[in-house]
Formats: sequence, structure tokens, C-alpha cells
Amino acid sequence: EPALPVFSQAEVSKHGSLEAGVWVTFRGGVYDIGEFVAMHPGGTRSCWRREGPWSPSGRLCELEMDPEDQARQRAVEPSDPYSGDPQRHPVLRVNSAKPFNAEPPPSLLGDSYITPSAIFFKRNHLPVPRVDPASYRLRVEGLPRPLSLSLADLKGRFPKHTVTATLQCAGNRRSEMNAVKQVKGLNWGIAAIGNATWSGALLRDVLREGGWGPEAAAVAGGGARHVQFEGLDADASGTTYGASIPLNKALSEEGDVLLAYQMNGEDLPADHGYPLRVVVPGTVGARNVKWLGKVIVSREESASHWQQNDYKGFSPGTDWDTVDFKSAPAIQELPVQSAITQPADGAVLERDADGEVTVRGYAWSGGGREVVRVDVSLDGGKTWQVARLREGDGEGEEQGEAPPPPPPPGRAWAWKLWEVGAPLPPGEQQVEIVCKAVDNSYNMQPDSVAPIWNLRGVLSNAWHRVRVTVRE
Ligand code: MTE
Ligand code: MO
Repeated sequence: EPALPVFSQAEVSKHGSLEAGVWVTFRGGVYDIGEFVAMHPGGTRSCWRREGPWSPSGRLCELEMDPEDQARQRAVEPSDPYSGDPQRHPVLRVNSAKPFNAEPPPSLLGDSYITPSAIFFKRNHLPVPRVDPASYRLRVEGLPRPLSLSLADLKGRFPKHTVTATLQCAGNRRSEMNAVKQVKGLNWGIAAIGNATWSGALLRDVLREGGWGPEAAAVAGGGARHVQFEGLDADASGTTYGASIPLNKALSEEGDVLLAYQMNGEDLPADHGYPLRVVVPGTVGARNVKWLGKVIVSREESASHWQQNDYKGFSPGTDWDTVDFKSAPAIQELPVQSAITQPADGAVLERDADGEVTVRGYAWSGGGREVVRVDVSLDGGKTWQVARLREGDGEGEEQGEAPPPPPPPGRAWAWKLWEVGAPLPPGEQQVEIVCKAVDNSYNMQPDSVAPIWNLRGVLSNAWHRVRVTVRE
């Protein structure tokens, strides 16, 4: 094979526009994703399905990044705790650079049933820790037999379990709460959510290896109620990220809680917890601890700030002077959610021959509750149409193949993408498109934001509304 050319970082950074091409480095290669960024409707979709995020025509070549450049890059700000953070995909909308928090454009999110890892939202509270996979050990405590497991142990001693699950940040859609009244937190749009395939060992199997069983329950004083997780990411004082979930969720045969080492069929990316993270299907993002260092079975919830004094819901009447974080439970399962990913808010739609607009979006509910219906309105909520729910990735649908079987009851961990073709009202005008989802417990989204407003801007799940202009 011919030797691949080596590009300098300086050369790569010269390509940052659609005219010059948009070059990015990824896994030791340099890619031109200019076409991809342009987001031709339809074109990118099929391309993503077949090839992943990089357009085949946009692939420049596979090559090594100049090692000297990499070293130089790392040396830029040696005192900056974030200098070890990985490179990120340029289409991400950055909410905060340090720590890194970013979400993809909604249209891309709604384009693929499985969210490609590169554009999956990233929610970091701290610098990304660099973990050496060879010396890595997961410690498991609070059991008759404490464990210290290497990656090889986790991969070799426990059956590999794969789950497709949606992860959503408690602050998804916070910007809509901010529009009602200022809240504290990152100003997320509708894309702090994603759907991925996760693989790893079942937490349940690992706890059993540590001796969990009826006898162990007695040993633990009969009082163990929670499983705490500690991350390896730390602030300057050494405080690590932490959270906990109820023990019964971890132990349940139907809980599907994973110690995941893979995302979408590859090693976890650095931003998503390499080498190991917890995936708690149906449960708020905050409990899905990344860069997992320790698991502790305990009588108590995690004492971490993020379990005790954050990620809780309050009344719209509660303000920072009156809030008592002890008075509210930590968020675990999330409420029913849906949002419109296409058309974009503020879009101008030219009326085409059939005078229809295609509305697309996602819908999901926490706790394994399945979304059974999505209603869409083109007149601000006066009249409604039922959207078509796409099961799985919808791959076989065009060929008329049967849809995949529905998930077992109580284990609908993955979102559904939906779409509906709706007739546009006549004449030039402003149209308010609205969506709302219903889950199999008949939970529905509230119609407006004000009654669910809360000072941290969490649990924002009102009907989603986008305003578009229709032109002849
Ligand atoms: N785990 C660690 N160790 N550190 C973190 O900052 N953020 C949490 C959770 N796990 C976090 C973490 C939050 S609030 C969310 S929403 C999810 O990770 C985001 O996961 P993602 O970045 O893989 O999308
Ligand atoms: Mo989050």
C-alpha cells in the first residue's frame, strides 16, 4: 500500500469553511466533512445510514496525524486542566467549552435512529480524565466480596449484554424555561438527548459476583437500598463526580443496567466515559456515570453534590431564597418527552406541489414506558393529526418488511422517531407546529412551560412548538 500523506495541524486548520472544505481529525485520520456540514436534505441521511458520519466522497484519506503536532497541541496550555480533552466534531453547538458541553443541530439528531457518537450530546462537569486501560481497575464495595476488576475481567468474566437506550440530560430543553423566566444552568436546546447501542457487563452480574444474594442482603444489615457510582473525573480539590440509583433497579433482571465499555459498537469515546461508564436505561443522564472508578452498595444515596443539591424538581413558586434541596427526591426516571427536529424553528417553507410539510421528531419516556402515540398540530394545538412512529431504524420499512418486534413491556429504553405529512394552510402566513407524546401509562406532556418552570430548569417537557413562515 502507498504511504499515506501526513498533514500538519496548521494545514488542517486552514480548512474551516465550505469553500476550502471542512477538515477534521478523528481517530488518527483527517477527513473533509464539508459536504456533510452542508447537510443536503436526504443526501446526508442515506449516507449516514450506510457509512456512518463521514460521507464516502468526503473521505480525504486515512492517515496519521503528525505526532509532533499532537505533542505541540498538548503543550499549548500545560496548566490548563482541560488541555487533555479530546477533539470534537465541528457541527456541535457548544454551550460551554470548559467543561465541554455541546449538542448537535436538531435536524441531524432527527436524521438517524442511532445517534452517531461523534454528534451525541456531551455533558461534562469536569475535565475529561485520561484513563490508562492497562492499569484501570473498577472497585466494587459494600458486598461480602469486594472486587477489583480489570477491563479484561469485565469483558471476559461476564456475558456481554447489548442494549439500545436513549440518554437524556435533565436540562434538555432548558432554554424554553429560560424564555419564561431566568433559570440557572446550561442553556440546552432540544438536542441534549441521544439514542445509542451500549454494550458491557450487566451491573447485576457484577454485584452477584461480589456475593450479592439473599444472604448478602442480611450481611449488609438488610438496609442496602442504593448503588453509588464514583467517576474518575475530579475538580482541583480532588472531588469526583458521583451519583446513585436505587438498588432494586440495579438488581432487577429487567433493569438492563450496564457497565458499558462500548458505544455504537466501538470502545467508548473519551467524552462518553472511556473506558467504562454506567448506562441506566430509562433514568436521567446524570446517573449514567462516566469514567467509572467505583461502585458502592450502600444504605445511603450518593453524598455527591449532584445527587443531593442538584438534579431535583421544585415548584414554580420556589426561588433560591426558599429552596430546600433535602425536601425533594433526586430525579431518576424521566417524564414523557417529544420534540420537533424538522422543520427548524423560524424556517421559511416554500409551498411545493402537494402543499404539504413533513414534520419529524423524536419521542421517549423514562422508566421503560413506551411511547404509544405522538400528536402533531399545525395550528398551535387546535386540531391534531397522529404521527407515524418509526420502529427501530426503519431500515426495512421502504422494502415493506415487517417492523421489528416491540420491546418487552416496561423495557422500552429507546426513543422512537416519528414523522407526519401535514397540509399547509393556504396563503402566506405564520404557522405554529406543535407536538406532544403519550406513553403507555397515558402520561402526556403539559401544554405550556410556565406551570412546570423550576429554578434549575430541569424536566422541561412541555408541548414542543416551532414557528415557521409559509410562502407561496
Ligand atoms: N459522569 C461523570 N463522571 N462526569 C460527568 O460530568 N455528567 C452526567 C452523566 N455522567 C457526568 C457523568 C450528566 S449530567 C449527563 S446528562 C450524562 O453523563 C451525559 O452523558 P454523555 O456526555 O455521554 O452524553
Ligand atoms: Mo445532565
